Amino acid sequence: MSRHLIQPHGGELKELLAEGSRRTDLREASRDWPSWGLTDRQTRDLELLMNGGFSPLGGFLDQEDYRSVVDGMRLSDGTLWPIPVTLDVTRELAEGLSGGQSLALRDREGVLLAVMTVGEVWEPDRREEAEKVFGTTSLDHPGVDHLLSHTNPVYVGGVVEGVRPPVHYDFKRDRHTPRQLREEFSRLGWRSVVGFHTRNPMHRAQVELTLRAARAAQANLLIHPVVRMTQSGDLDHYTRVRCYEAVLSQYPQFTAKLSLLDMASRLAGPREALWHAIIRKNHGCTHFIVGQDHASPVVKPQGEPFYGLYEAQDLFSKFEDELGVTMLPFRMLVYVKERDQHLPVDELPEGVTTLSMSASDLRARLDDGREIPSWFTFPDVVKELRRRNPPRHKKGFTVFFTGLSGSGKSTIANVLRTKLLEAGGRSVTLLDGDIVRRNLSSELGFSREHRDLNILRIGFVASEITKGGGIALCAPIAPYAPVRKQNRELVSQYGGYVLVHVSTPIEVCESRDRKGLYAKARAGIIKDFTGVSDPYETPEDADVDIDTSDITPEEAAQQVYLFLEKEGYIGPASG
Ligand code: PPS
Repeated sequence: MSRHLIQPHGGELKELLAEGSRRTDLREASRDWPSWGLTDRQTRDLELLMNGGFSPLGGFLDQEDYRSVVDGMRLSDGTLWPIPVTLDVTRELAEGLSGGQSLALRDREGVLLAVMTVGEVWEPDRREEAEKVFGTTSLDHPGVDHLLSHTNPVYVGGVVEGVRPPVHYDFKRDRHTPRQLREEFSRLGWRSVVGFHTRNPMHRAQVELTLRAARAAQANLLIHPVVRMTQSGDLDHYTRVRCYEAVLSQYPQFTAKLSLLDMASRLAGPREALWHAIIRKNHGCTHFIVGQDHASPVVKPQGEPFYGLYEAQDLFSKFEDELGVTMLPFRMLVYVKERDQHLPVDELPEGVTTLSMSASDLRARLDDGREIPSWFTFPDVVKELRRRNPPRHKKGFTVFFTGLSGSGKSTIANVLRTKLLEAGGRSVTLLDGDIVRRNLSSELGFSREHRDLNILRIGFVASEITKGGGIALCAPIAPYAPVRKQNRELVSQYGGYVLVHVSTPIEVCESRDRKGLYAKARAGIIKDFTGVSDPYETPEDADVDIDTSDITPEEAAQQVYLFLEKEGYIGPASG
């Protein structure tokens, strides 16, 4: 069932893919077995189990191995293994499972990827797991948040037989199994290979760091970035991979290779660093670069870091011999102007001028289209980053008006629409309350549930327009704060989001009463009318506040236009 491949520096590779005829038998038989639809994370884990990236594991951990890994970073036979690789399922499925039974593991489309022979089924103490593996139970840690808030309550352990590896359609040229990489290294005559793990784009500092590491070890370099399942907020992997491909030409010929690692990071800091090294060893690496803060989550502003800067290096050095992978520890690199070179902070000559650029500084420069200096990164990387993150005046955005009926939302939105069309360059879509209720939400009424659904639909459409580089102007009442916030978060992933509170007081709205609705609401003919018999939650996060009692629609629209200009969303007339 499993095939082994001994390499001078790779260790034994345990692949779990069944032989051809066995795979056909398993497919047939699985029709009568219980099935589990794998989550994204489980699919990533399963792929590495099947292709040997997780050697020596033969399946998802059983209870004894799990306990031993959580408590002491070892499998029950003593092998070093720092991170629990477990299959979490619902109680509903678990109730029907017993030892020795076969469980079909399927992808989202129901395709059979593997079969597990169920060993044990148990409910773990996930808080204890978080405390021991991550060193914290704080939900601000994305790995802990996943474990405590998004993991099913029951674990199933058991050996796995692979039937079909998950298929990847993106960047096929840069994807390799551990076996393929080992064979490639043998073919190229690469006896020593330094593995470099990253989840960020590579700039000059990272290229210099990897070059230094490879030279120090007199070895070749495997750039082995993790794709897809990283921390939310990280740059999407499509852009990153194009950036990696762009920096490859910076390395001496025939000494560096790029390969993508589709693994589900836990961001468990020091423990994760050991895990990374084991996985890289399985992929044929002899050395591994451990930087500062290795595999740690990005901390929220004002938040405390979860791990010490060099904690991963300290832990690694304790296990280096046992791991059989040589650590190449690195301090942060900064640019030294006089030398036109990046140097580690602990090797700086006296009195030199150093330059560095933070992630937020880089983002700000991309947002307003300012120059990104060549000491920081390479022109081809800048080109990719700009394609992904054009300056704000070329990006899509949403203006979300909220306010009472008759406050003037639609009128201002209409005037603004005309101005933006006159300025040109982007499509403008008006999602007025009435238009939406006619075209998107015709079946909805005015209960809180229906209003929230209506606003979420508007938010979804606005986010798609924003993603496509257009402008969405939304003008519903949107009386409830939580769903307005949800929309802000959704749209902000793709472009600008501006909340305009049209705060015209109810007396003024009522005195206008163009549609005669207030009169009907007061008479009890219309029920649940916002401001009269239904609540309106005043926004505390409005970017612009406009009371239309004493200003014209043109003046109101100009106020919003000027705000958009100040924020960089309106470009110069010259284009
Ligand atoms: S919401 O709360 O955001 O989903 O409302 P919205 O989609 O903007 O719809 C508001 C328009 O519907 C008319 N209308 C009512 N409004 C509030 N409460 C009740 N019960 C109600 N019944 C009908 C009203 O004309 C609103 O339009 P505008 O343009 O705001 O005056």
